[in-house]
Amino acid sequence: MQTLALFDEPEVSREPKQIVDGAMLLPGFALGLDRELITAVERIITAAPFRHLQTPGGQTMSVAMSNCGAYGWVSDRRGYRYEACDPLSGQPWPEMPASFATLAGAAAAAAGFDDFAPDACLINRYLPGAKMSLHQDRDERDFAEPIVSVSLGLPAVFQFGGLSRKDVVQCVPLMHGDVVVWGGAARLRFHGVLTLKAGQHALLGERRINLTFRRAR
Ligand code: MD3
Ligand code: FE
Repeated sequence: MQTLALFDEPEVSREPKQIVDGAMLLPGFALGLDRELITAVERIITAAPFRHLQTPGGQTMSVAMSNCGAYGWVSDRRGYRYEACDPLSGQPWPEMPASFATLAGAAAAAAGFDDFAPDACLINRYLPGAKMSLHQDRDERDFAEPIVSVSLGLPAVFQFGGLSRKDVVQCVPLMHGDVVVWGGAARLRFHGVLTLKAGQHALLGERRINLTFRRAR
């Protein structure tokens, strides 16, 4: 009797997968740490609550955001930038938990980026109906530094384009526990997240949380 290889594989492969040149998907890389990450996010948002930022164009973003670490990403009518203090409280952003920095460093190393030391962690909260339009991340000082993203909660469809907004986009599903490292040639590609569909996640309920680790300065 022949054994089908299919039955020996986990349901979702844990093998690192290159999405495009410079972008490595590490499926389930954060799964062992998921509860700890969620508890830490809950603590961070008691000090720096999720808020819907204004774009420079005057739109209110559907994704709610907070930050931890030495710098936090903010947007208002004056533009996009990193700030050392939360504009809501005037206080420094909550410290980045050691578990966050360790996870981000390990993921970056697994994708070939040694010594990644994030000084900013943007925390995005998606409720059903929230989306993130195509954009580039270009408010950081050094584009040679990668960005590490961690997805938690409901699955989302991530869109990945080229260096021009009009370039065709590729769609990649991002699941709870997935980590992606974006560096090199992928670092300045346009990307976005399609409108989150309703659903229930065992740990996070009707939400998706995304952590993006950055070297801002
Ligand atoms: C590719 N966040 O916060 S994470 C963002 O799921 C952002 O909340 C999305 O885009 C989210 O800026 C996507 C994946 C991601 C993050 C940063 C990137 C992909 C990236 C920077 C450069 C290229
Ligand atoms: Fe982005």
